[in-house]
Amino acid sequence: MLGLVGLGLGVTISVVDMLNGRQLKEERELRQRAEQRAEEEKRRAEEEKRRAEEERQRAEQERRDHPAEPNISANDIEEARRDINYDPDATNIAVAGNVNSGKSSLLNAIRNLGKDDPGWAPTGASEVTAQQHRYPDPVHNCIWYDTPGSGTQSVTAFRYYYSQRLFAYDKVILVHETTLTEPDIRLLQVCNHFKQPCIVVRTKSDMHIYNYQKELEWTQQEAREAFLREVREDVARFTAQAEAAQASFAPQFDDFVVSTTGIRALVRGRRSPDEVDEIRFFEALGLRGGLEQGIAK
Ligand SMILES: Nc1nc2c(ncn2[C@@H]2O[C@H](COP(=O)(O)OP(=O)(O)O)[C@@H](O)[C@H]2O)c(=O)[nH]1
Ligand SMILES: [Mg+2]
Repeated sequence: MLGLVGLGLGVTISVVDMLNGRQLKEERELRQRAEQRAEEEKRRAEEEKRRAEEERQRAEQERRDHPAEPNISANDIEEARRDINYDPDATNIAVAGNVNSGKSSLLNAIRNLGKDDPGWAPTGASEVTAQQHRYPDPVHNCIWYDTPGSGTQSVTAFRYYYSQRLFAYDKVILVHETTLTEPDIRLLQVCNHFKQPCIVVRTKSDMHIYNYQKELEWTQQEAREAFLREVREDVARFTAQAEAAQASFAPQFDDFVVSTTGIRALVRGRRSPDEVDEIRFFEALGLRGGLEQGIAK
């Protein structure tokens, strides 16, 4: 009897233990689930915070790039013009674009200067313009300002526009070599925003045509046609993309295709087989003196 009681007690104890054990397990599971939920909640909150911060930065960037009210005063322009030694009797043109795109070479060609001539703008990979250089061009009644490449600076196009004080110039030319890069596009947008005339020029056409000729074993004519077709397609694609993205700025620009050989020939009164858009480029810049001189013969 005692044994049975004992057994009964033992069973009772072990049932209680079992119930307690189950309860403990359930409690543990509940706790774990609660911890997991808290962990997830924390992760979600952090993710939300990160996203909000990204959005804030993006909005700030947007505001900087496209300010509602451009705060460039007449005084800013006057001061900047004094600093750059702006010539009111000439056309003052800033030359922007990535390093190595051919800015300095273009200025030498337009001014018909050789390496040993005074005023020659240093060119080549090691010749990175760290500061602005001013090159008077009496033949075309222009002052050229070779600027450090926008692509090398870790600044937004808007800051670049401000830091280079592009608003001080009569015109900006944007030099590029292949398809427009992100900094190029941003600069175009900023110029457009400030209604600053910006002329886009694609240099080194002779080199690209020559490369096509060599690589694909084409004639000069075939290579030239293929290159020009690709350039036109590139501009059309770029415009279509901007329109599809409903960008506030649908770029309307001519991408003048030139080479230094084409330009040099023109300013020397000759026509080059490399010539593409050099004459139209000169017209867009208003370089009539040089143009008349160039195409007269
Ligand atoms: N074939 C060819 N080479 C060019 C032309 N323009 C520039 N280059 C070369 O491209 C390199 C970079 O040119 P540079 O004027 O120094 O570029 P920048 O950094 O924009 O001033 C140099 O080696 C130039 O000789 C061009 O129209 N045709
Ligand atoms: Mg240069």
